[in-house]
Amino acid sequence: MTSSQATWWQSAVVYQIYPRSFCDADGNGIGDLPGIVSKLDYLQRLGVDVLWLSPMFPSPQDDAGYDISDYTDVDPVFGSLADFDRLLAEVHRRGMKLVLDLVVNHTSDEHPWFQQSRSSKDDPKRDWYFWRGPRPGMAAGAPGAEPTNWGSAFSGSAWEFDEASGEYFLHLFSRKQPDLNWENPRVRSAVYDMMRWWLDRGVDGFRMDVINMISKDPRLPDGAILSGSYGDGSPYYVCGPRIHEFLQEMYAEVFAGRNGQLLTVGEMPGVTVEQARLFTDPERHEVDMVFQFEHVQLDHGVDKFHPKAFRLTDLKASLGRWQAGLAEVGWNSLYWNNHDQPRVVSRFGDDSDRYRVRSATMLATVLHLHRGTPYVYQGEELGMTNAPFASISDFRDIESLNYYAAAMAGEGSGRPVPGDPLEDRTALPGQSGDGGPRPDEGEVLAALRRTSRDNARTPMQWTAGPQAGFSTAEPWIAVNPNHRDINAEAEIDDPDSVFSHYRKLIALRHAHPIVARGDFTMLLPADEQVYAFTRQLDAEQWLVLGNFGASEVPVPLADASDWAAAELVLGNYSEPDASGALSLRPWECRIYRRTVGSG
Ligand code: TEU
Repeated sequence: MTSSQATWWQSAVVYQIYPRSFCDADGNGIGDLPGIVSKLDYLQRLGVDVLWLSPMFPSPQDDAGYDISDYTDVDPVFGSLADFDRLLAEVHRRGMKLVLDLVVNHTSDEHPWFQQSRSSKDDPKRDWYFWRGPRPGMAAGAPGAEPTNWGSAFSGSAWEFDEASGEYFLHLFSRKQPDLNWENPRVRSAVYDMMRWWLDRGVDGFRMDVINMISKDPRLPDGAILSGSYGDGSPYYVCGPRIHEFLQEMYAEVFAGRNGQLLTVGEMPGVTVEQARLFTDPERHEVDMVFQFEHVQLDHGVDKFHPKAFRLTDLKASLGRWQAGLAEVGWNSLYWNNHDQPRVVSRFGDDSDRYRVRSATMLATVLHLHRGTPYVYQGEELGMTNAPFASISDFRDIESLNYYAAAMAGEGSGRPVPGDPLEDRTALPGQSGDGGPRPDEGEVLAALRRTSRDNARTPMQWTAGPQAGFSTAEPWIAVNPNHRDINAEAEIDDPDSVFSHYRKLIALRHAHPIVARGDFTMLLPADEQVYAFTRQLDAEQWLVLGNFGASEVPVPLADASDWAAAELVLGNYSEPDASGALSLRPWECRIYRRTVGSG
């Protein structure tokens, strides 16, 4: 996109709220909408422009609200539609926007659409979901008779047998999340109706859950078996044959001709840069930006529960390629964290007392100075860390609980997230189905502690007091004991806190067009410790540096001495560097500015 086509979200920062874990106003241990209203001043002070709410719709909560049983209401556990309207009005009154989570690859199995669909083979809604008979020549319900060999994201087969009709339905995620059949135009128009209903109510857009999985090859062929007993169906449902057509139709039906500043972001596991360019090319009218997964899978081994060492050079190569790929056409979203990812300071930084603040602020600086729209996940702005889960009873997430059960039974985890490097798959600890070593509970728990989605879902740490000020009751998942040191109350007035640093980064984006729109050039691609890049807009040039380590390190740039004399825009050490040379102290970041001859 050229600078003349700049749109409002290029200089915006989005803040993700996970309602269950944000703030509990009614004292039942679960966060709610009135709780969010009570914290809007805090968010305004941080300076974010847009709030994205994870699902707050009626749901059996099998996958924490990503299994929706009614698209046009609020789950009583979070409040009411009246509470929602008040939240929206209060958000707008503060000059912010509110974006909802659109989960339409699947519904809950308790949604009336599915209840009707499963009621009989002749029901008019039967074809709203993917129903198939058993594998030819096999008895329905017999082991291995599933229509295809696909595994589900949450362990086990992607097919659930329905005794009553003798057929199976497809669920890429939990068995309580049947996949909608987007081939059926009635399904599509029901979804567009619902989206218009929320926009008419005043919401400012949608984050679209696994939206690149809505178009499936209707033949649903078996996938290659790369490990364990399940095939990889992703070639047949990731960016499937009609995905661009569906998104263009959605745009035309829902967004075209609406006044106002709306935001659409598609969550797209397994999306490539080339595809992302098509999805986000403004001329094509699909979505404004996508969440890609490459950089959050670099430390995955054969799957997310079998980690491998993180290499800074891999991160630079990946993010650098995305920056280059969407430089002329399209737009990036930028994120380290969301409700599915472990906490970034524990993952790519150092969450020890000594370096937590430094590394969290360095990571924030590097991310926010890339070209794209940054997303902050609740608590990230405080430098919240992973949680000290001790036993399986401390976990709540279906993915973690199912993985634990499968691993302890000696089975694999089912379908890994598209993009995970399955080819590397060798013998896995915790997978003894083929007579290998017995699963070791300690190892399985260690993997969960490192990667579980629950790390992101512990309650927001507001104060050092009981339940971190999140609730007056015992929360649905335990608060992190480190809330005594890490909490909003302690950080908001501390100029050196992680919170204050995020505030400065957000203000920087609002004040300087170069942050949103400047060209990006990656430097030092082979350096394993220094992250370095420049941004340039007309004659203005910025240098961004981050030290991904606890040792002091020189920055080996040819024009280092020139930069060392340039204006320091922002850093994370208050004491100036006396050396005069361009070197970085432990986990230090710096942003420099200079003027260069343009043209
Ligand atoms: O996630 C999509 C996805 O493929 C992964 O991020 C996955 O859920 C998981 O983290 C694999 O390790 C979206 C939502 O963000 C997630 O919370 C939902 O569980 C999922 O879709 C199903 O709706």
